[in-house]
Parts: sequence; C-alpha cells; structure tokens
Amino acid sequence: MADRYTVLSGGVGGAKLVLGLAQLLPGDQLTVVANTGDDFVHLGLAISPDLDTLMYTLAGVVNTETGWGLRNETWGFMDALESLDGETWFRLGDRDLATHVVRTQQLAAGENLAEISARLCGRLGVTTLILPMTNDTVRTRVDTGQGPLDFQHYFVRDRAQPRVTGLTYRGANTAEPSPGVLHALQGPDIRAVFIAPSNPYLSIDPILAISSIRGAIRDTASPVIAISPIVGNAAIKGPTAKIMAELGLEVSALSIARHYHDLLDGFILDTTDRDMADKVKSLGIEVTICDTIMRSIDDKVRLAQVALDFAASLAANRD
Ligand code: FO1
Repeated sequence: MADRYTVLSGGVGGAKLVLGLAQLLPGDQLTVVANTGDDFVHLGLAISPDLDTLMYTLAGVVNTETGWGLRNETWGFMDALESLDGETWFRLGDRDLATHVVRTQQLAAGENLAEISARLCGRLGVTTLILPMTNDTVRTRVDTGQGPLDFQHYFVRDRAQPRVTGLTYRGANTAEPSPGVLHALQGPDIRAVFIAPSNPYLSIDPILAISSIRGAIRDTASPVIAISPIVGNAAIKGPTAKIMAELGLEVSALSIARHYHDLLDGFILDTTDRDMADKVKSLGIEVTICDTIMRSIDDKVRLAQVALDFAASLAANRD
C-alpha cells in the first residue's frame, strides 16, 4: 500500500504548501481536506473559493498575482454587470465564471460538492484529491463590533477592516465529513496529516469545527504537523495577525501552537522564531525550524520536503 499524506488547507496561503507537496507526491498519495466555510451564494451562483483556489493552483492556471481566480482573465462580465449597477465587489473573471456556473448547475441537479470537485479537477488535469471538508453547508460568520458578517462580506467587501470579536461556523455541529475525509486522517497507510499555513481562525477552524474531523486528527496514529502562518509577530498573508490581536491573542507562532496543541505532534517554526522553540516543546510538541516563507516554487517544494522529512522522523521515533 503506497504511503499517503493528507493536508488540511484553506485558500491562498495553504495552497502554497499544497503545491509544494504535489510536486513531491504523486496524485494518488496526496489528499487535501479543503475549507468550505468561505463558500457563499453570490449573484445566484454557488461559489467555493478555497476549492477553486486549490484546484487552479494545482492545475497551474491560478492568477499568481492574487493567488485566486484564473490567469489570462478577461472582465467583460464584470464590466457589463457594472453598467447594469450589479454587485462587482467580488471579482468574477469571465473564465472563472464558467466554474461557478457549472458548480451551481450541478448542485441544482443534485450532485454534491465532492462529486463536482472531482469532475472539475479531472477536467483541469488535477490528480491530487481535493476533498471538501463536508458536502453539507458550513458558513464562517464573523462577529464584529457592528454585528455579524458573512465571510466574504467581511473578507472581501469590507477588506477585513471590521474589528473581529468572535467567529462562528454555522452548520458545523451537524455537518458530516465528505466521503473519504476520515479515511484520509486515520487510514493505516497515512504517513502524516499536515495543517497548512492557512489562517487558523478563518480557514482551519471551520474544518476542525466538524467534531468527527477534529476527533480523527486528535486520535490518529499518524504524525500531525502544523506549519506556522505567523513569522515574527506578523502574518505571512492576510488578516491573521489582525484577527489574533482583535481576539486578544498574542500575535506569535507560540499562540498558533497553543491553538492547535492537543492535535499536534510537530510544529514547523520559521528561523525568525527559533527562540520560541523551547516554549513550543514545553507543550509536548516537537519542533523543526526552517525558512517557512514561500515565494518561489522552489521555496514551496523545499518547505514541503522539510515537512515530509519531519513526519518521517516523528514516525521513526515512535516505532
Ligand atoms: N478575494 C478578494 O480579495 N477579492 C475578490 O474580488 C475575490 C474574488 C474571488 C473570486 C473567486 C474566488 O475563488 C476567490 C476570490 N477571492 C477574492 C479570494 C477569496 O475571497 C479568498 O481567497 C478566500 O475566500 C479566503 O481564503
């Protein structure tokens, strides 16, 4: 039985590690459990941003400037919508639009997110298995000083400016993992479960809010390793640091290790945070230190290799 690896990921930030892993692992050895808490219905279309970001990234067609949407895009639909006074705050390119139309149509025909994702990935030549965390509806809601916001209203329309006072993942308490997710976390041939450097509160916690997923990660015999999304006292990407400060958390890699701690066997710290290693180890978590900033594809592959080696050393120490 081939060694298999699983990675929990949100969109842009996590997709960098996923791309690095996909360069090192054949498609049938890598499974991504993707966040769907960012999903929403917009302009009548069912939109799954993290599924699409992961799919486009692995297909090599993502817009590398933004990290989401397609490269070589045209914006005729947005321009026409603007002239009709439609909502254009959420940018949908003409080619990206086809993905949302197909997903909306197939959901209406009774297909589920996982089936649609598999078909779209097949069309784009993506062999890595991208599983939505659930086929049910889970929505991240952001509590702010001015009341609750749907995720994309907070993140895109309001540019993550509102002060976050809390987060809820509506539907997570009744949502079921999509087929294959639990097996990807607890199977006998699973060599590691990675938590990608996505925003823990916005992109990973919705996945962990599904109790059977959190339970499978807590109980798996496979090494569970997280890569810190915080370097120094700042987030590599997006509003992670801002949210941590607003939630009253110390903005540090140590806070992230504490956030996941009952799940983790290993934590990958950036060299900037080497002085934090002992505090993380005092949580009972092994530490590897390396340069975790991923700019080039080589950076992504190098970090993925560090993660794979770390998993192998943790497994060896266990045996
Ligand atoms: N992010 C933005 O900041 N602005 C956008 O207009 C935008 C459009 C968009 C369209 C399709 C898609 O799959 C993703 C899109 N994103 C956009 C990214 C998305 O909002 C976030 O990356 C995730 O939801 C957070 O991980």
